Amino acid sequence: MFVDRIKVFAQAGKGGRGSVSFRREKFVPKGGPDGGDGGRGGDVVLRAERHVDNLANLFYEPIIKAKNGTHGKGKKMAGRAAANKIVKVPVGTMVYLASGDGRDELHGSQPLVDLVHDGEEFLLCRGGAGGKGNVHFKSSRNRAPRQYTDGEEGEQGYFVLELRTIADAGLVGYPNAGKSTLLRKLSAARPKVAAYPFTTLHPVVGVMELPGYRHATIADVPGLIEGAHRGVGLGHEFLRHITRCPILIFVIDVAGSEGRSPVEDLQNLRKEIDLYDPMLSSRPWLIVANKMDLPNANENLEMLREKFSKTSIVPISAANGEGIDTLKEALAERMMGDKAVSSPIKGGQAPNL
Ligand SMILES: Nc1nc2c(ncn2[C@@H]2O[C@H](COP(=O)(O)OP(=O)(O)OP(=O)(O)O)[C@@H](O)[C@H]2O)c(=O)[nH]1
Ligand SMILES: [Mg+2]
Repeated sequence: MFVDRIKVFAQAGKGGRGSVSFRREKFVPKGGPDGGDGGRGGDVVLRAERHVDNLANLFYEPIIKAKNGTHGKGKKMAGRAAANKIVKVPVGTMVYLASGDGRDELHGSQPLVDLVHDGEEFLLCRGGAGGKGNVHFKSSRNRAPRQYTDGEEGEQGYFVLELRTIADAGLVGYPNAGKSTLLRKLSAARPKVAAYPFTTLHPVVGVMELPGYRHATIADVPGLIEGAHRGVGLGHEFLRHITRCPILIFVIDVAGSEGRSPVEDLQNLRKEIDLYDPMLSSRPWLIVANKMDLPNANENLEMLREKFSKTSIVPISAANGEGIDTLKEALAERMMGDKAVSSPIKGGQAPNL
């Protein structure tokens, strides 16, 4: 199962209560107070990990609780602090504050945090401090205090966690255009390929080797069709997975093998990403004219070149490997100079609900 958005309830541990206790020793008839402090409650901490690829673990555990600290004891013994509850999330997870009711509403559009690095941690809910034992309440006028304080409550709240895949380039195209076939050719990733639309249902990231021992990551996402912004097909919500890709690769079935016009396909795709987020349509992009091995491809390629004369077009056949090296070179060139390949674009916007 692939989960890329989920609402959770998180609660840090409560601090332990302070203790009320008096020293008891032989020959010391009235030992003073010796009640120790309570231990701290555990924090709830999110940690981004490279090996986690989605939020499915939270689907099974949408209520995250850290343990409470234990109470203080006599002989000035402090209670034990509870261990922090560490929740592993994928790199690229954004966290928003949410409302407590049944609706999936967010409070404010700014994320609390955007976990973009492997190993990055975020303190989601702080554990409560332990209470004070009676040893702290001793004074010249009160030598046998019975006061103590309770441990503090841990922080708690509702949050929405949302994954935005981080990759250097994203593949955009109609279903069956050959995006997954292309990713398999470019990388060792093995997304499913099939002759029916919407084979790919969730993003898959592959690592591509570029000339000069460099690496770049490419995200394959589900197919996009006209009307996606109205919910047609799989809708366009999954487009958030390409919002952080600095380069967008539009994969077109240039042979028009399903009876559509490649030029119209491209126009529709451009329109749909613009409707999703105008920031996406101003992103650097290039066109991959796929299925060059099929009839009509050459003719259509010329039409595409005429219509989109300012954009670079790389003709390929993902099926037989033709043009793949040229495409790699074109990508390497675009990623050159930008030293931090794989450096994510931070997306600060609220998700489209
Ligand atoms: N002839 C030919 N067929 C291709 C080529 N590339 C992909 N195909 C075929 O097109 C069909 C769809 O390929 P996929 O890679 O699954 O397409 P996709 O874009 O990932 O599709 P979705 O995941 O449904 O969005 C498969 O039957 C592929 O074998 C190509 O270059 N030439
Ligand atoms: Mg696919």
